[in-house]
Amino acid sequence: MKPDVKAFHDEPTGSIQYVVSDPVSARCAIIDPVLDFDRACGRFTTNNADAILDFVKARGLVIDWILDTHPHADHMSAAHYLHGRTGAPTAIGARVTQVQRIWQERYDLPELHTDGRQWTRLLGEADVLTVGALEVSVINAPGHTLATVIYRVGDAAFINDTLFMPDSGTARTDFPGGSAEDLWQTIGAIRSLPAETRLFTGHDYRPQGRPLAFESSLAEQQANIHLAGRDQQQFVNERQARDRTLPLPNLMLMALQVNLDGGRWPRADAAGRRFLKLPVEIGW
Ligand SMILES: N[C@@H](CCC(=O)N[C@@H](CS)C(=O)NCC(=O)O)C(=O)O
Ligand SMILES: [Fe+2]
Repeated sequence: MKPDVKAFHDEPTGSIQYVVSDPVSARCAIIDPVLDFDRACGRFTTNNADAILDFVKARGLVIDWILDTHPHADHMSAAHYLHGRTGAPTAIGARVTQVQRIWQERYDLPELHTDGRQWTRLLGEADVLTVGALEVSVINAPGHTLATVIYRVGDAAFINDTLFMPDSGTARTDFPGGSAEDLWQTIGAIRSLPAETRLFTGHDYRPQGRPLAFESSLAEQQANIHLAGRDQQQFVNERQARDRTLPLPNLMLMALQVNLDGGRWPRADAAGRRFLKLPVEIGW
């Protein structure tokens, strides 16, 4: 089975969003759609999601699923917006409830439901969804976040923030619930996929300004700059050392509040005002 895969790139966050479709039935799933957020003026817009809807309409596709691979830390998810526009069901890895509990505690978010009710369906290892004649199977893929899942659709695997392109390495593992050891295990699971698998990554930061790239093969990933020649211990040591140098993603403190609520922007108060919380620290 060779599904059609169309990628949409969000330049400000380096995110790749996908429409994966069954060429026979013209049914599709949307993976990791981005909701635009202008941090400086606190404004949500829907340019990315609307571009995806335009594409879906132009191709005459029916959306069967709106899927997130993990609770993103660097951008807002457009899953809820697209659900509202299309009625299509949403899904994410079931372990998102553990991430909800971690951040509810850290941010003091008593109103956040931590049972995953924000999505139509919560997915676990080996669950299978259907998109026309295609089967979407779920692989638990912790490491970058503990709730990360990989979606396999025919010969395509949406590996999101596990491996980036070979010249960009691997995803960070320093967010709460992340683990370099888990990421190594997940990379092992990716390495055991069939050799012909098309790997679609979740970000491309275009090192040295090279053209956008998002698809790789297992053979190409042997040269991944964080993996080549490393054993588990070397990988874990290097990953953790690099993680200690990385600043928080620009949108992280705001994105998690939206994404752990299924991509809902903050509710309006009686006066129609909406707020996100900004945790601060005092440091000298
Ligand atoms: N500069 C970006 C960094 C985003 C970031 O940390 N991305 C995560 C994935 S959500 C990652 O794994 N980055 C790997 C790296 O920067 O080495 C931003 O502020 O949004
Ligand atoms: Fe991520």
